[in-house]
Amino acid sequence: MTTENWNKSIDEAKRLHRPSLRNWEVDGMVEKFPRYLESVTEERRHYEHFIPSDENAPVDIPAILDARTLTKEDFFEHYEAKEIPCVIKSIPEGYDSAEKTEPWPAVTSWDLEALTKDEELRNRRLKCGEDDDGHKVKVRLKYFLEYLRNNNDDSPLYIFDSNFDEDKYAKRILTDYQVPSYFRDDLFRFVSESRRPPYRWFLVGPKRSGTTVHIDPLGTSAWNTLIHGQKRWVLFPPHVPKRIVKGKGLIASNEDDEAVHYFTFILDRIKQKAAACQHMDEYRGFACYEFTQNSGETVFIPSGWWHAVLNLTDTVGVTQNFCSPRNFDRVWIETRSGRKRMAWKLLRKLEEEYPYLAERARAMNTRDQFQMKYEILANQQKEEEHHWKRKVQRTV
Ligand SMILES: O=C(O)CCC(=O)C(=O)O
Ligand SMILES: [Fe+2]
Repeated sequence: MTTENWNKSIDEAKRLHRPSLRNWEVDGMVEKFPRYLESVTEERRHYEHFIPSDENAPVDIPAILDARTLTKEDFFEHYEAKEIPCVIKSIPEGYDSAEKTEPWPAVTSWDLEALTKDEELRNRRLKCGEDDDGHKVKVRLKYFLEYLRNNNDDSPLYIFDSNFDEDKYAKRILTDYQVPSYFRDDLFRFVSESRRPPYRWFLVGPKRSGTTVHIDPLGTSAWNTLIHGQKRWVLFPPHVPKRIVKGKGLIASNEDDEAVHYFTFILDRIKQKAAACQHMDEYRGFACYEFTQNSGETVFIPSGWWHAVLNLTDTVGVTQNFCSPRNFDRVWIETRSGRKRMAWKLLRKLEEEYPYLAERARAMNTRDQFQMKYEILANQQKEEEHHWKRKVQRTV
């Protein structure tokens, strides 16, 4: 492939994604990264926790599980319902809820070499950024893979595509993996594909790319399966304040705050500050959990947990967000005010399909004196119809 082709489309994507960043190599992260990599690759740091003062905080997070023996009932009861982050092994090899099925085609087809030659995927344009107006920035997979192999960027572009299912060829990706049974009971399936928020992403990340610290939207939980490479994760429990996990006041104005900077510099400062300030109110119950996810492993992130991710190597994976009967309460509270129309549609569907959840949603609304806009409208409509009927009756 000629260098010009991929370089041109990548340069354009970079310009649109971060217009003010002229030099993507300015921090020299290529030289600094190996030292970080070496330090976290030490065996004792594979799973580590940092808990300055809370004696009650659990230390065995994430829970390490294996789909060869884990039933979905066990997962629901002992982990999901308790909002415990997990690493589940063996899913892509074809294990699910203690049964053996077929391995995912992704295990072979998402190999970087295989993707480079993949006639259905190599020419697809996948999302690797967003411009200032919120428009998607896309590049052809074959150009992105060339970039992935040949860049020295501090924090490279990262393919994060949720629209592959709308593309005639790229929707093949849907047949490369299977939603594990632990996560299949997704209540958002009751709202139309066009109304529900984006919920599944195909991920191709060059080393040093990553995702900055956040909580997933609408109170959803997520699963994230890595097919190739290694990712470093950090998790903070839901009660840790935003300004603390974001490192507010700990980042100099001339410093970048991408995932690679967060993991290599900022996180240590956050931990030091948490140790120094452990007796202050806002640091009460501070805890953070870091670990490395290997290929073949699925991370479960419960509703409300803060997380950030750094690709330690080039990676390929998939992630989905979901609403289940176990995280329903958190999702309902966010959805009823954040996505009013969708919440109303969902409630109507739940009345038919999961009456006990509809009941729970209504009870939460009553408890919080929450009036649903569409319910008010629907009631008004009912009342009007009622008046009409009476009028019609009177006039005949
Ligand atoms: O694998 C990653 O980069 C993390 C993805 C993530 O947290 C998300 O999509 O919300
Ligand atoms: Fe996330």
